[in-house]
This record gives sequence, C-alpha cells and structure tokens, in this order.
Amino acid sequence: QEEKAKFDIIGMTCAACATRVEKGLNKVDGVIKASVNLAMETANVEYIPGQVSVDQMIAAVKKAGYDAKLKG
Ligand code: 9UX
Repeated sequence: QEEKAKFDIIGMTCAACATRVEKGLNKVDGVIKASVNLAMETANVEYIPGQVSVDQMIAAVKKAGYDAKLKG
C-alpha cells in the first residue's frame, strides 16, 4: 500500500548534495526508498502513508540543508 511522492529539491549544486538529500529522506521512518535526480533537481519517494507525512519528508530535506516542494 505504498505511495509515491515527487518533490522539487531546491539548493543542490553537486553530487554530494544529492547524496545528502537522499540519505536524509531514507532515514525517515515510513520512507521505503528515496532517489534524488541531481540534474532534474527532483526526488522520488516511495513511502507508507500511515507512517510518514509529506511535511515530515520536507522537514527531513530542510534538516539536510536544502528545501523541497511537493510537485503538483
Ligand atoms: Mo559540495 Mo554540494 O560542498 O553542497 S556537497 S556543493
């Protein structure tokens, strides 16, 4: 019953940035798998809706030092 969310990630300038965002998201309980595309400045996240909210995922990206917006 996983769902997928796609985010625009703001502030990434190098490959290590993308790794930081990916690690930050993958650490969150309820996130099954997060993958970041540096060139596209996006993140795709598979998650379990009952365990984690979109706001919590955005908070994890902010904590890593970047910003995220849910893609409409
Ligand atoms: Mo390198 Mo990306 O310092 O912040 S990790 S630009």
